[in-house]
Amino acid sequence: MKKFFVTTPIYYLNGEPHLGHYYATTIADVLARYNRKFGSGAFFLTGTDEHGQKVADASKKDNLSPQEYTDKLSAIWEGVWKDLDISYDYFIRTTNPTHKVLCQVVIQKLLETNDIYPQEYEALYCVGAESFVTQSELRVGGLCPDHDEKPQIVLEKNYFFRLNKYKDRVLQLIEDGKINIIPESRRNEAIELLKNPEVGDFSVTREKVSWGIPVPFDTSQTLYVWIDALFNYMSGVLASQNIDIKDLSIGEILAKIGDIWPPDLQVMGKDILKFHAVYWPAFLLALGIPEENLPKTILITGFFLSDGRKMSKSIGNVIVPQDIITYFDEITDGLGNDILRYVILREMRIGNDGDITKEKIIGIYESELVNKFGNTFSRVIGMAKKYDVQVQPESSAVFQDYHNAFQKYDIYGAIHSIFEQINIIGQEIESHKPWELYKEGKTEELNTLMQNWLESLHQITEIIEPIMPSTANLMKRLLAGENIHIFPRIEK
Ligand code: ME8
Repeated sequence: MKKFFVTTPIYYLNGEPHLGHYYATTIADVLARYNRKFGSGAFFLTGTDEHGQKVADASKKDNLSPQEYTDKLSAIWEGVWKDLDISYDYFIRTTNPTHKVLCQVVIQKLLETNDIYPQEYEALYCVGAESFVTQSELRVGGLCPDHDEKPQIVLEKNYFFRLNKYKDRVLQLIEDGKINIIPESRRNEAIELLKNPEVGDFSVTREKVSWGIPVPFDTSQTLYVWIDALFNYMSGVLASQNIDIKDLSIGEILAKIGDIWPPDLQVMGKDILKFHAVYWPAFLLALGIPEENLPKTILITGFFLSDGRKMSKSIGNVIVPQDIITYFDEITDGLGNDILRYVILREMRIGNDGDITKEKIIGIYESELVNKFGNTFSRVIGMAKKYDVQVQPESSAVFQDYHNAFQKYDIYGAIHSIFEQINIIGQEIESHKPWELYKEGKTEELNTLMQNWLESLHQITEIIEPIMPSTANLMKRLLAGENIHIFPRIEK
């Protein structure tokens, strides 16, 4: 049976992970965990984007060769994801030999099918975005819209990809929902891009960037970092299974990864919509990949802002997840990571930008996790002990709203459905007043109520696991009678 294949963007190695990267990676992690627990299994791919001018420039600042620099930095990134319990199945680096071979197979094939052609041209290039920009996209002062940099003027011979040949087919696939883009506003943006005559053939090789994958048929060229990067989603699967692709055709390559390919869900920020919704499917179509084997859903997140601007390594206005996690780890029994996961998933509706501060996170922790979640849990378990209610509830979780939300990749909706259940228990405790039933000796009624509430808590423990795995473990221990506190108040 095909596994649920979920990807994150592969991150540039010019810094360490910040909240923005943590966000996309956490969404992918939740979906992978959900599908392992309730679906047909998952293959979760993440990794690092190691070629191109931006990484080469960063390595110079560190006085290292690009290879030494990427070895050092990719180990840091992988280490952070491990520390943060990100359950990826494979970590792909674009300096991986399988990846290089695949990219060379791809560019060779595009040449053979006449989908690329050489051309001299002059354009503006922003190294921060690793992207060509047009005059009309620039901010005041001639700066790139997302980076505080003036684009370079590039004059070179490159190979251009015939995007124009594939735009109508990609448009049709998006309009028919065969490539699904969430949220709707981003789907509309992709449609506009595909209808825009300015979005046309584009350069897929570079002449003056030496830190890149060599183009096999033209030694003056390396691959443009974006075509290189996008194919990580295929090479990652191949490398994870140690598949040797030398001398294989694209069809033969795909046949080897049929239990994983195509990606079911690709998570990314809104800055890279064009590459994934326009270029990526067009490349795959040009390689002759059938429509049913194209990526299924693209989920586009908004940005974490800091002082009203995109939190960004290039700008330097970042918050790193570890700072917040350490703070909450000290207050709770090691639940810092879960608390941050909860807050960002519940605070940032998919697609919207959000400004997250430590104060805001503390506020949400206190009002929701301490006052509602932890409090309801402690009350029910406290009463079960005090009134000596002996129940061994079976967990027969249904929670249709929760599963419906996951089918739509709506993690916020899934969290909402869990809290509805918590609220119901809280309201029932207030209206049934179990302490009075106990005093009045109404044991049967008390037992039935306690049985229902404990069953609900068992079920919540199961369904919260993909979202807050450490919390789920603690809840299991709590339900088994251990004397521990789940979300304590912050001492002022
Ligand atoms: O673009 N808020 O890498 P990258 C939310 N290598 N998400 C953010 C964010 C923010 N402030 N900043 C970054 C690249 N992200 C390419 C991708 S994929 C084939 C190649 C997230 O390191 C967001 O998901 O600049 C963005 O798309 C991703 O980090 C990659 O950023």
